[in-house]
Amino acid sequence: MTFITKPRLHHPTLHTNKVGYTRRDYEGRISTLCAGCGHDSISAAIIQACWELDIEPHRVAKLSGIGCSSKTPDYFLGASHGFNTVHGRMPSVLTGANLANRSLLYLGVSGDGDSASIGLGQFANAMRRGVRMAYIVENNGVYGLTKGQFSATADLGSKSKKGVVNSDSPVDLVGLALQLGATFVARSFSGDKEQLVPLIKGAMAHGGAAFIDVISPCVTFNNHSGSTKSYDYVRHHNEAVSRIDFMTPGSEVTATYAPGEVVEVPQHDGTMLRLRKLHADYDPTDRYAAMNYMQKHGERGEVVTGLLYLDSLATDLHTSLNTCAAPLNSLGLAQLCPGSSVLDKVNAALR
Ligand SMILES: Cc1ncc(C[n+]2csc(CCOP(=O)(O)OP(=O)(O)O)c2C)c(N)n1
Ligand code: SF4
Ligand SMILES: [Mg+2]
Repeated sequence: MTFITKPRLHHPTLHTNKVGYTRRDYEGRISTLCAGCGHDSISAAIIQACWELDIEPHRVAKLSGIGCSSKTPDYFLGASHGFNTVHGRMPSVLTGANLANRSLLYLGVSGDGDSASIGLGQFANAMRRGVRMAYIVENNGVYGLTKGQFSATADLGSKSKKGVVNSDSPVDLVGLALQLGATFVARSFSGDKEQLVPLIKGAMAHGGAAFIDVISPCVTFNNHSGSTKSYDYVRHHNEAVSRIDFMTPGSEVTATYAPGEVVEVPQHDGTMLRLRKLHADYDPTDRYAAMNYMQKHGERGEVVTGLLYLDSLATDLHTSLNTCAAPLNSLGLAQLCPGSSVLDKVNAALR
């Protein structure tokens, strides 16, 4: 059996959000992942974030590659558009869908094998082009689906379940995203829903390429001592630089903070990210300082989490290509096909 359908019945008094949906309306099929897999917690965080954002499920397109992580879109947003692509190819399929229909919100779900091994080139090009999407990598340091081989994000010197020592240097997707020009870069932990949910909300509301690396332990193949992607390791080495609250226009501010403790960063769509600084010297608006900080702290074995970098004036691929404002499926034949005389002119200009 590859999936289990959930019973449709639910309690009539379940709370609805502003667009009239209950949290259940954002769920998918019953997960078939191993009990305790970090990926299931990320699915729960996505469900929570989309429900709280009052997004109508049909406005979301969820795309993934291949892997346990890439199976997860089946377990959330059952009424959204979905495309389970080929291993490592989610970013290019998502780019095409986004260019054709810019009115949807794009959620790319991938694994560390999917994005840092076979799909590294695809990941890099989606980031550098500024494809508007929330790109989530469920990072467990192994190829879970194919039984636990080291992936490209496994740390040098970390051990497999059978005690084999990894002799390769890791690919740091956060470092790459920063270097390639992503305008929202975060790292989180599947075991920290309080941190993860607002990060997903911020990424979904962001106006450009938003990337979240979520350390997501594989309980079957990579949760032993000697692993740097286990629940214990991440709990002991987690260094959160900030906590964010996601605020929509008119949200009530309930907490009070000491001066200098909070930075408010408005996003292009009117939402606001309120950053509570946990490390006074960390500036999430300085890309180069963020790269430096990550490098230094990573070398000490720390897992730095939180919103690491944000460019609130982000633009996306549609802006740089100057594409038309309307989704292609809303255009008529006359606009989609301007006729042979226009084509002749284009061809003549290329001669
Ligand atoms: C082109 C291609 N090569 C290899 C595979 C075999 N394969 C399937 S999933 C996978 C790795 C998945 O690892 P990851 O993306 O980290 O996901 P996880 O299962 O750990 O969540 C591999 C190598 C494949 N399906 N297609
Ligand atoms: S093999 Fe690992 S990654 Fe895959 S479902 Fe099981 S615990 Fe999760
Ligand atoms: Mg993996």
